[in-house]
Amino acid sequence: MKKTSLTVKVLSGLVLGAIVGLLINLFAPGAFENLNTYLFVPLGQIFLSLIKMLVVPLVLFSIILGTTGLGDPAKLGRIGFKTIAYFLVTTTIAILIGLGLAAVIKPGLAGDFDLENASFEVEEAPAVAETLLNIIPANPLAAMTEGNMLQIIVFAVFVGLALTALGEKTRGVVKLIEQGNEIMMYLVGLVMKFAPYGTFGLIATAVGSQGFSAMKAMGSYMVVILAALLIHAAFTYGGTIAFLAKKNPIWFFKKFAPAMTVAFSTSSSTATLPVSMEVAQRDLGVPKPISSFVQPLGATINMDGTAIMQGVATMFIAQAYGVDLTAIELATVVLTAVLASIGTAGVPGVGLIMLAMVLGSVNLPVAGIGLVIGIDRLLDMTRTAINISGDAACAVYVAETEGKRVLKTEEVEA
Ligand code: DAS
Repeated sequence: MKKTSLTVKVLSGLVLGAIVGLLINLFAPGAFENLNTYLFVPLGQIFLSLIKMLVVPLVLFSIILGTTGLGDPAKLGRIGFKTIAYFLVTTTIAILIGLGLAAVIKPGLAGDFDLENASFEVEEAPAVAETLLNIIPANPLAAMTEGNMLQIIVFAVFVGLALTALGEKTRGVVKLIEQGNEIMMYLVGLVMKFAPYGTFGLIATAVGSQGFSAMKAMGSYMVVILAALLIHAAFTYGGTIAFLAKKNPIWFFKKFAPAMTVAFSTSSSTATLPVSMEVAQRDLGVPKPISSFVQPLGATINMDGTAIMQGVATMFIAQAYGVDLTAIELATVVLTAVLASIGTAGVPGVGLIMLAMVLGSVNLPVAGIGLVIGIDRLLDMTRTAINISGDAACAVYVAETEGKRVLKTEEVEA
């Protein structure tokens, strides 16, 4: 019997979860509570924990191998520069698309919003400068236990550079790490067999508990965000694949779909990393050293989907409160959102914490987030899928412009 592809299986879990969640919540809200507590949430949490379990060891091993695989530090520097430059440019484009679309469609004027009762507790948003300062892990083990992705990445790059410099003396350690990486990638495949059930549970909970009410009230806001995400994916990532990587964009999105569905279901770029890296290496032909370097970094500092939400939400809240942002204030929003996306890891809901920072930078009431929080859980799913697509598009672009030389290194090693 023909093997059903992972995409079809995960998508089926996703669609089924949405239908079941909505229908049960609509016609039997009481039953929904029980089913949610004893079935949907456990299924989703098991899946989420299983893939999160793999993230730290996989990122550690793969970045160490990625760094050694790139060979000389000059190549690492060139790839690092290309990657970070791509991230900054695409995130800037993303927020400009969000701001532009919201300025034209004016979702904040679409309805009378209850401003009096709007409220939002500002959580401790990490200051960008502080985050950038402490990316050097004073205690690498603590970085791993806390899942501090930027610190893990920096530590792994240092270890990779040391292994490259020590050459034959530490060949055994490289072999051990290669085997560790193989184990983690095997476990990714194993965990993904549970994906259809996990995505079913995650979506049934998310869509069921939100229901139609949030979608109706926030219709115009939601439509503007979804339109901006689609425009960004089609033009920025489609353009990257077509003109920078000289490949077919349809091929890219089709091959990367399984990772996008996991990102959509989990709303976490970091948790999706094991899948997005496996798909990029196996189906998009990105050499392991490049995938292992670009994607973990991107899952942490590159969030174009989130930047789009921030652009639209900022305009929406300004419009709802009757505030006209000046050009300088809009430029401040762009800069703050780009910097803020560097400062926080890819976990569910982080976009709202960063939004508080962006609103604060132009003195907009942070309470305005209370207007958009209702629909945010669902929008988080869509923007996380875009976030990781940007990382993969960057990996394909870097691979195509460096790939030949990187592949040579691997051939030499083989
Ligand atoms: N959920 C975040 C991520 O994992 C994005 C966000 O919160 O905006 O990328």
